[in-house]
Amino acid sequence: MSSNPSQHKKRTRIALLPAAALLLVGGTVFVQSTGPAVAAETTLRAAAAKAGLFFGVAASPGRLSSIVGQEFNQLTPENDMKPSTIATSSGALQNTGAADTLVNHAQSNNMVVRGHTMVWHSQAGSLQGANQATLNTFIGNALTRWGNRIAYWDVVNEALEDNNTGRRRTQWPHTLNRDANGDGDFFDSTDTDVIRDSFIRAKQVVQQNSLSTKLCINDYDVEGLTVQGGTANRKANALYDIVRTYRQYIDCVGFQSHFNDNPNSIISNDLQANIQRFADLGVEVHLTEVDIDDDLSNNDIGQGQADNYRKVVRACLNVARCTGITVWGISDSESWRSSERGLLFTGGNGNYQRKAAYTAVLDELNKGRTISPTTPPVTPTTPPVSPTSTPVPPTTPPVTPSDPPVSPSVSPSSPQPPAGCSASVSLNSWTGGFVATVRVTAGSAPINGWSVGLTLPNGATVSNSWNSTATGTSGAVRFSNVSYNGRIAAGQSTEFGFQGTGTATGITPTCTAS
Ligand code: 9MR
Repeated sequence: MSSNPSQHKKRTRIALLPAAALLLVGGTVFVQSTGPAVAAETTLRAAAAKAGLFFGVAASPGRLSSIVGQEFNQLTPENDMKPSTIATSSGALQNTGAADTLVNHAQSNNMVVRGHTMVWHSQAGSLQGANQATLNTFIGNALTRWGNRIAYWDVVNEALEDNNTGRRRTQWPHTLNRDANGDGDFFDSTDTDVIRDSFIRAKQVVQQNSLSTKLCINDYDVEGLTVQGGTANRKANALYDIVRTYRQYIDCVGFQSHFNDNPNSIISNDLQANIQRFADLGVEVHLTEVDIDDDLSNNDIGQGQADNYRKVVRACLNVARCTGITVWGISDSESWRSSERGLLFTGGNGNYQRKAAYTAVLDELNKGRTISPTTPPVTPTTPPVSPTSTPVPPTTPPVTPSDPPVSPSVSPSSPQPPAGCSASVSLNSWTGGFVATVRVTAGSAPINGWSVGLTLPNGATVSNSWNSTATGTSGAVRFSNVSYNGRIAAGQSTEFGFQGTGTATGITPTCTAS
C-alpha cells in the first residue's frame, strides 16, 4: 500500500459514533457525543482532531516524508532538541538547524510541536554535570528560542529509577538534590530539588514572556497503577507525588508508553485509571513515545498487536484530559527498537505500508470519546510564580531555600489548637476494581496531621495507595498523612488515593485531625 492517503481506497464505512460536540475547557477542546452518525475519518490526525486530541510522531529531518504531515498533527524531534545537540556547557544554544527544520516542517503542516527534552541524565552532551544555574540558563534559552512555536516542552525527562523502586535517579542532574532534613524526600522547602527548581525556572520564563507553552514531565514504566503480577507501580506513584506537589508549575505529564515484555513495561488493565488519577490533578496527560512490542501478542504482528494498540488508544480517549498520543517513529524498520516491530507502518524511506495496528488505531479514534457530561474536567489554574522570584535575570541563580514552599502549609509552630477535618471520596470503578480519590479538608483551623478511616464492603481489598500510609487492606482500613501532606491550612485540602479490588460503592470516610 502506498503512503499517500489520497491513493487509498476511499473508506465508505460510517462510524457508529454520534456527531461530536466541541467543548472548550481550560484551553483544550474536548468532544462529547451528541447527535447523528458521521463519516469516519481516513487519517489518524483527522480522526484524532475530531475526538479532541492530537496524534503525533517522533521525527528527524531525514524522515520528513509526506506521510508525516498527512497522518500526524503533532511532531516530537526524536533527537534534535536534546542537550547533546543544542546545548553548550554554559547553557547557550548551538546547532539548532535540525530542530529548526523540524519546527518549520511542523508549522507548515499545521502540526503541534513537543520540545524534547531539557533536564535529562542521558544525551546531555556538554551540559552533563552542569549546576542548577546553568540548567536554568539552558531552560530559558530553549523556551525563548522557539516560544509559542512549541506547544509542549518536556522540561524534565526520566527522573525516576528503573526496576520499580519509586526512587529518584542518583546520577547527574539528580546529584544536585539535597534532602536537608533527612526525611527521605526532596519536597520540603529547605530541600534542593532539581525537578522543582527546573520547573520553577521554566514557569518563570513562560510567564515573563507571556508564552502559552505547557511544561511537562515525562517518564517510562509509569503507565499502569500496577506492574506485572499486580504489584503496585511505585514509579508511577512517585511521579504522581511529584506532579501533585509541584502542580502549580507542571502542566502536563508524559507517559512514554514503550510497551514491551519487561515486567514493568506491560499494558496493564489499570492504564486508564492511572491516566485518570493524573488527569484529576488538572494536568494534561499524553502518551508520548508509544511503541508496542509485537512479542506482547505472541509474535503476532497482526491482530494481537492491533488489539493492544486499540486498548491503549481507548484508555486515553476515555479520559477527557488525555489530550495527545505520539508514536515513537513511523515504521518498524526505522524505529529505535526495530526488532520489536512496535509501530504502525512497515517499509521505509518514505514508502510505508499500513499495519493492522494502524487500522485499529484509526478505527478506535473514529469511535471518539465516551466521556460523561456529568464529570467535566477541572480547569487548571496556574498561579503566578512566587513574587520573590521576579524580575528574573537572564541567568537565574539556583532557587534558594528562601523560595516559598510549593504546597499549602502552615507553620509547624502554628499556635492554633488542632481542629477538625472532613473527608470526601470519589470513585472510579470498573468490573472487579476501583480507584478511590479521597479529599481531606481542614476545618476552621489549621491541622498538623490527619487520619481517615473507612470500612470496605465484603470482598473489597486495598492493593495500592499513594500520598498516605495505609493500615489494613480489608474491612476497617485507615489512611494517615505522610510527611509532606499532614499540615493543611484552615479550609484547605489535600488528596490521597488508593486502588482496590472488588467494589467500594458506598464507602464513607471519616477524618480525624491531630
Ligand atoms: O529514539 C531515540 C534514539 O534514536 C536514540 O538513540 C536514543 C538515545 O538515548 O534516544 C531515543 O529516544 C528516547 C527518548 O529520547 C526518551 N525516551 C526513550 C527513547 C528511546 O530510548
